[in-house]
Amino acid sequence: MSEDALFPLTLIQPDTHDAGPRVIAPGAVHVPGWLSLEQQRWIVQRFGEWTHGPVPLRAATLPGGHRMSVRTLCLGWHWQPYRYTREATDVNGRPVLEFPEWMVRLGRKAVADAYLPGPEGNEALPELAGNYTPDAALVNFYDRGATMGMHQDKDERSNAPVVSLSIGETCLFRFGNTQTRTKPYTDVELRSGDLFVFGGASRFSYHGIPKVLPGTCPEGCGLSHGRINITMRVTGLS
Ligand code: MD3
Ligand code: FE
Repeated sequence: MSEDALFPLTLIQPDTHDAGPRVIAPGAVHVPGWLSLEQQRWIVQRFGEWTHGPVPLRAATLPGGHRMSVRTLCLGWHWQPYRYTREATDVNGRPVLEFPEWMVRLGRKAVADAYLPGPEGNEALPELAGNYTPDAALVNFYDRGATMGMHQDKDERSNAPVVSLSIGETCLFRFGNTQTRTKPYTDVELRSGDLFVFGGASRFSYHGIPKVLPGTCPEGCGLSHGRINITMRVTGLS
């Protein structure tokens, strides 16, 4: 049966969040609903623990003096604009929390689940999955009104994929190109539990979060409001 017959007049669209992995661009794979609600709640509990320090959640100040609206905490390596350090020298000088072993395993599973089905454009990537060893995570918290401007992640000395997990309110994620921070780009809704992996030709693409949709936390995700995004990275540092 054709799509048209199933979705007459396109008044009813198939919800892309009900399907499996979706390749947005070569190396960029969106896996809706990857984390169960139980896993989401468990991660939110860990998040609560991480906020107790030694380094608090903080809004980073960019070199021009602009303070980000997103607040961030780090695991493994501390990120500050625009480098990684072992101590939070731009916050309170304390050492960063260690990168948890469970997150290495989760990152490996994420890369495998996104790439191993072999979606087009990912032919060279499957051998990555088993060896993927992230050593830094940025944990972003989007409170009411927080956004993230279009940027590239290029402080890492590695082209290994970035693994992104979303929990809490739905956001609009803007995935751009590697050349400019402007069009062309693709807008994708990221919901609680979604996985996104950015590797290969997409690793150095511009991207941002133009908005978070208030009041969209699903029941049982562990958050009453706001959005958590975890991005795992391989820094290539020692
Ligand atoms: C594409 N975080 O922490 S996750 C970031 O939702 C960041 O908090 C956003 O951008 C957030 O740097 C977006 C999606 C994402 C993360 C890293 C990428 C997309 C990426 C790295 C390369 C290409
Ligand atoms: Fe980023």
